[in-house]
Amino acid sequence: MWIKKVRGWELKESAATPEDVFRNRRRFLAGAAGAIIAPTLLACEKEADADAEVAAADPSAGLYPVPRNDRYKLDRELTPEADATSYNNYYEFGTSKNIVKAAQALPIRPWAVTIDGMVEKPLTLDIDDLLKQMPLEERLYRHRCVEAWSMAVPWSGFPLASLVALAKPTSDAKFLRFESFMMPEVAEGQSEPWYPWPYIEGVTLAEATNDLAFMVTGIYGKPAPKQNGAPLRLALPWKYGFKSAKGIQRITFTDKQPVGLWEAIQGAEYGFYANVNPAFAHPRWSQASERLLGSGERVDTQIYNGYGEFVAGLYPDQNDRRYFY
Ligand SMILES: Nc1nc2c(c(=O)[nH]1)N[C@H]1C(S)=C(S)[C@@H](COP(=O)(O)O)O[C@H]1N2
Ligand SMILES: [Mo]
Repeated sequence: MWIKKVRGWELKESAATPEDVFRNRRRFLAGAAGAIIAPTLLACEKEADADAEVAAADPSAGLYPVPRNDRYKLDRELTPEADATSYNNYYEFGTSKNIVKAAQALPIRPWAVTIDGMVEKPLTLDIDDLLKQMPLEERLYRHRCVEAWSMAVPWSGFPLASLVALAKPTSDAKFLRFESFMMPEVAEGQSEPWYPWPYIEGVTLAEATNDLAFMVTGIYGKPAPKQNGAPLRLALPWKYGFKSAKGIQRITFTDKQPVGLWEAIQGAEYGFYANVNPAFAHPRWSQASERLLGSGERVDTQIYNGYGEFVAGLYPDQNDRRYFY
């Protein structure tokens, strides 16, 4: 993400690294490493080791794949898995798109999720207990980053409305505040004093109970990898991508509108609602079109990222900029 005053700490790598350049670099590195290891291990042993490693690291692996909910249709091809899982925004692990390796340091088990604030009874649950209680399904969603790239991916997870029902908010609650992990010892970016860590995001209660609001635990029929926000992230496909917080540990019901990390840094560019709208340019670039991860093709951006039939009723005026940045 670019913010208005370009400071020294933003210059490391452009936010707009073309993913093909970046992927070719990764392929080259992977090939080089493979050539060194290959003679010492049979291919099948390597695969078995990898599977055992995944299962040990992620006890939810056996839950996937989950049934697809066909209500959510795409108007484009799915983004290749290799692109969606290697070109990421995750500032806790650095400001480039190339954070896969750094993100592997995040310990995702045990992982406690706290639900507190204006609820009948605050609770803290282990992620695997939460997964057992929630109705898991797969949805094909578009994702539109505020930087004007986009992807289309099969998320697995559960409706945010199911978590709201579990939480039983009191009648005072008007917003949900999502707080991501704070572990500067493993996440190098969190030692960066310029960002007000931890990552915070928020939605209204009406947005949280909209059918589209989804808590993600998996992608491409498997547990989500760490770089995509494991073990728990949001998918709010009608909003710019920064609203979909990753690595969530705490969900607080409140009567105060939460201030997100990006809003705290540059509120004039990254607002609370951040609904996608091609008619409202970002102060420094157009939002009229987007670049598809994978093919690199440019397509027109749609209001509410194409999800108006679900969410337009939440916002009184589609000409009011307040809802669209
Ligand atoms: N905790 C956390 N969540 C985050 C971010 C981040 O830096 N930290 N980046 C956001 C942005 S700008 C986008 S576009 C998406 C990217 O998700 P992806 O890497 O799975 O594509 O994550 C969002 N969630
Ligand atoms: Mo983004």
